Amino acid sequence: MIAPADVAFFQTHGWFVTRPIVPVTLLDRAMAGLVDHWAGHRDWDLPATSGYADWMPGGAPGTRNNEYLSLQNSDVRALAVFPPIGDFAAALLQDSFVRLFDDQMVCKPPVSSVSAVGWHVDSDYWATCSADEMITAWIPLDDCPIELGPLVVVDASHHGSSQIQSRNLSFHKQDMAHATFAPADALVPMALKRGQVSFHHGRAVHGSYPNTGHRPRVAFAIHMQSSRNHYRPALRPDGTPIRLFNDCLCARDANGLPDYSDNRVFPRLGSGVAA
Ligand SMILES: O=C(O)CCC(=O)C(=O)O
Ligand SMILES: [Fe+2]
Repeated sequence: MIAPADVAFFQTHGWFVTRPIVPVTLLDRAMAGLVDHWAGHRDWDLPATSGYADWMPGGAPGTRNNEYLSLQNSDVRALAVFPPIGDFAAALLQDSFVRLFDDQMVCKPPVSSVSAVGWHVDSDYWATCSADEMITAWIPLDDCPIELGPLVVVDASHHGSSQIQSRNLSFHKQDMAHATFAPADALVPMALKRGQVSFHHGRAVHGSYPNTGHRPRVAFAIHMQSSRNHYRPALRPDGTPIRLFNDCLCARDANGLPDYSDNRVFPRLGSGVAA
């Protein structure tokens, strides 16, 4: 399904775009799931009502973010576990399989000047992960031309992003001008057609510009961990322990530490794996 040249491309550039691989029915179903979620419907409840992003009607204008929907909504889950996505991710990481780690549905309302997603590195949010090999699939639910504010990845930035002062980067910043770490020709917009998927390496710098178009831009990001990833304790600069929301979702291992291989929360993704 994936050629060695594609894997080499990903290793060099830190991103990869597929041909259309996701059926329209699955994309529509995920959109319906999001609308149901905003209407208050839950197929499954999370063990806490805070500690993760969960935009609801009446929330802040601009970028809307709903995390862990695959653990709350069966229609969104169907997209998260669509086997070719996990297969591509494992192939790009040269791994035998990947597991889910987190997911987020990111919606930008039409013509919204405050709908950027600031430059960031996904792995900077996952200090408790032992592996550098994390990968994200980014899937717009509809055609996503440039005016809708598609994901923009800084080419080859996964090689050097640990040199960037990560405290200057944040998903929540609206100021996109400060891409001082990247020449303009290194910014690669993922303007995709419906059904296409883009992948980016967990250490790739990326963000997205505001939606200047006249319809919402809705995209689902599936964050996946390498089969070798496990929990490792991590501290903030002030010495306090870092706790991800994931850590309160999953089981504990024999040492009492969060078990990032808990199939209930972090299922294996790809073909040949029960959803
Ligand atoms: O949808 C976006 O603009 C941002 C998504 C993102 O940060 C990601 O896919 O890791
Ligand atoms: Fe991201």
